[in-house]
Amino acid sequence: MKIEGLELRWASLPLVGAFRTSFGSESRRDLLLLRLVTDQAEGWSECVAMAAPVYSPEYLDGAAHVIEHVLFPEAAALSDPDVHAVSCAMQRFHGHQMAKAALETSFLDAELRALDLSLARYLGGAVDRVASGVSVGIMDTIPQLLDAVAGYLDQGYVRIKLKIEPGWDVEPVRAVRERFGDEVPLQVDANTAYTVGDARQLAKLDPFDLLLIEQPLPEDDLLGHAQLAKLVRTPICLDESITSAKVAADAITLGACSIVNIKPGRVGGYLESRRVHDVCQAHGVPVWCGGMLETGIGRAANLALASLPGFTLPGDTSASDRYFHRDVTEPFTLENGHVRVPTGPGIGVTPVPEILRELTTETRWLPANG
Ligand code: NPQ
Ligand code: MG
Repeated sequence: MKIEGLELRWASLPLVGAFRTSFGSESRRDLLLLRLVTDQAEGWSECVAMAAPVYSPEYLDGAAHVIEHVLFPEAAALSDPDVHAVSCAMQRFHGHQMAKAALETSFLDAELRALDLSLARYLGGAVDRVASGVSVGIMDTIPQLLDAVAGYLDQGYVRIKLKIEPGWDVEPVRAVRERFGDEVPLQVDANTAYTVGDARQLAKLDPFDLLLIEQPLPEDDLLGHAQLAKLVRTPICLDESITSAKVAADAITLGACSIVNIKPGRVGGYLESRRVHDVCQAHGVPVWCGGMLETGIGRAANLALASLPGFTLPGDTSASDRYFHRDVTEPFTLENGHVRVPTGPGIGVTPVPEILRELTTETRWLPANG
């Protein structure tokens, strides 16, 4: 495969409603899309970093910078830039998992399109649709939250995840259980907002029979999660902490989690995501696919990953209309609580040209021999 160049494209999409988490409230999704042009096929990907480094150390313009000046030049200089060679070549640079994931995925998509092979089949996907949950933001009032949850249950989502923070934890969970019953699969996500000292407060969630508590403590605190796991009955699931298959293995061995959320952007791509899945599966640890408010480009690839056999819990692989009035691809829809895994070559989708043109705020072409 001969690389001609890489197009970076910035865009911005309004969210259907503000999405509040313990780290802040977002009303837009700023995007960085990649289009790799080769002599055989084009490869599309989406960088999941946010505009500002409030959730992870990475941010969109920083990711674009390291792709333009460090990662892409390294990849483009390879004599045979297949996706594994690109992935290996990027390893000598520290960090920047979201930028690496975006670049690697553009190569993976181009290569698989050239091979006429879908990402799901390439990764080892076992199903043609995946059960989908929905992530529900922190609200101003309990009635507002109950209205939102009622709407999502009506649409058919098979699992509800409530964002929590100190001051918004036991009451919203109790209210949702009282209104919708004990049968609704329910879990919570704290996005690192607690400390081990909050163990007694978090143990108050135990009676509500939650599937899991996601990332209660800071990302670097594996030991704290292991201690917390002994003080609460609800299973601990890690998100932000799991930055590689190696960390996943450590976290499991340490007893820091019994469930893992896999986000390709956080671990450096789909190849490493599969390794995280494999490590967890070997330990009998269930995994599920997280979400970063991706457009159809990132969502398509996540659905392929979520079709692997170790993904035994519903993911944050919601339909396009959970976040966007209009997606950049044909929208993904919810059918009986499931979203279809794309079957076309590569990630299986491309942006709708007119929509993309309308939303784009800036593009930059990086020639391979630049
Ligand atoms: C999580 N996602 O599991 C994240 C975090 C998150 C679906 O809950 C803009 C862009 C806003 C990315 C808010 C879900 C975001 C974002 C939250 C990611 O922790
Ligand atoms: Mg999370």
